[in-house]
Amino acid sequence: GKGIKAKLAKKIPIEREKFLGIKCLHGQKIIGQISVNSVIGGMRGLPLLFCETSSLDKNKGIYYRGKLLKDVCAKLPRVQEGTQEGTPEGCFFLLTTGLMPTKKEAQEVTKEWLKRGSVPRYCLRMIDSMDKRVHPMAQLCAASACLNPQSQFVEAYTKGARRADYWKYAYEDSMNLIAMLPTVAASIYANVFKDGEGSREVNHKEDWSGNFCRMLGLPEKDFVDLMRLYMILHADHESGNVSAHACHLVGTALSDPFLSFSASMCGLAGPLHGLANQEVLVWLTKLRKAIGDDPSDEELKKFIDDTLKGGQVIPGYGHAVLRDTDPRFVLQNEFAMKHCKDDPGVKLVTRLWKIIPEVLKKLNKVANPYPNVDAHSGVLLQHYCLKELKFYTVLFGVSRALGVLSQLIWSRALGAPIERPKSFSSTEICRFINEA
Ligand code: NMX
Ligand code: MLT
Repeated sequence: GKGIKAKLAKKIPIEREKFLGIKCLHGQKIIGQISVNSVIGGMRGLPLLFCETSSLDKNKGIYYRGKLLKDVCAKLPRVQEGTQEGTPEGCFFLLTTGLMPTKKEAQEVTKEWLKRGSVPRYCLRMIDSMDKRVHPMAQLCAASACLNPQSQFVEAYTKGARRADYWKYAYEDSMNLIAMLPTVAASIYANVFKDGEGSREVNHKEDWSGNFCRMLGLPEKDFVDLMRLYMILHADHESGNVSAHACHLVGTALSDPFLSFSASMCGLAGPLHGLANQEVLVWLTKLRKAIGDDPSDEELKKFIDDTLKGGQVIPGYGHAVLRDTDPRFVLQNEFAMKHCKDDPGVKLVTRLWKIIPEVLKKLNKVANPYPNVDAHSGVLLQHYCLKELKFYTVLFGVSRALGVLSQLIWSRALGAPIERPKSFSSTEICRFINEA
């Protein structure tokens, strides 16, 4: 609400000045080189994108607004009585404004989201009418896109709003969309897994995560704390990952935030990206079925080898940028050690953390043999009885909204132009090399 918007209104003119200064003084400076490998290899390593909200160090992991994720988790204000974790609301305040919120400021975001959280009936009806075979992620993409008639950005653009004001409408849409996501996601869950049974009532005494967990039928205190942590950890990972980049790319065409977020979720739904958290559980379930809950190291290594021989990747391991264990994995493991260290799934994931990297290193091609965020989340969700694997990436998506929409607000604030890189055919690349 007023808190974030007022802070942005103050900060944006200053950042615009800075941006213009960089453009005028340094716009022509060269900060990287492009190899043919980069062009044909997914642009890996190219310093190409702009991101205000977060920055990734290949060894230390993600920084939100210059703060290591572990410190963000430690410092975000604990808002509800008796909670051990900060809130995603506070995290959104940090990502958008760059400031660590006070307890009151984090509470204000909760209030604002509670006010904005009611989902239009037509959208809920659309979810209810979906065939259960439609994957929950596809339902999330559809639900987000279908909210586009709510867009204040579209309305303002149509009426000829000034470009300098675009961010205000992107902000309003983003706040409304985030506020609605727990109800949207819980309705998808109820539709696919519970024959439509489940509450859609927002309770004004609970925060965003509390409402979400209650709507999922899992109101236990520790699970709500896990959800708060989960929503903070998965929120942002720079702007080059598939979901953030998709949101940004579509947003630069001035498609509204509902459509941009829908595109983002289409990307998150892929097995090499967010769907990996579902894949990990599928893989672990097969493993436990094949060799039991307490296999020997040798049995585990053989199972890993067989997966690789079958031409599959080990889900939850590896990363395009990280070169060490993902701190988001470590933070989840710390939560697990505190709350459920004897859970067989948790024990297995903790053991595999030592074994899988050794096997992957031997392949001599995996750039990062260590676990990423997705290697851990599933067993924690299982522990608290959220058993439906197909829903896991939706949780990632609800969290990712915080990051990609913060980025979207800043893209509009700084006037990011339409993205449109040049492409080359193989013939053109060969011609270029021959002429060079
Ligand atoms: N298991 C087996 N092989 C792997 C793995 C893995 N976990 N990770 C990378 N490789 C292979 C990769 O397939 C490639 O093989 P080839 O040359 O035969 O095509 C080779 O190692 C080099 O790839 P990298 O440069 O290490 O990885 P890249 O940057 O291309 O891709 C991932 C990064 C994350 C897509 C990749 O590590 C992967 O597929 N991991 C498993 C899926 C996963 O956990 N994704 C989630 C990422 C986090 N998220 O939520 O988005
Ligand atoms: C993410 O959180 O988006 C993943 O770790 C993938 C990435 O950063 O490339």
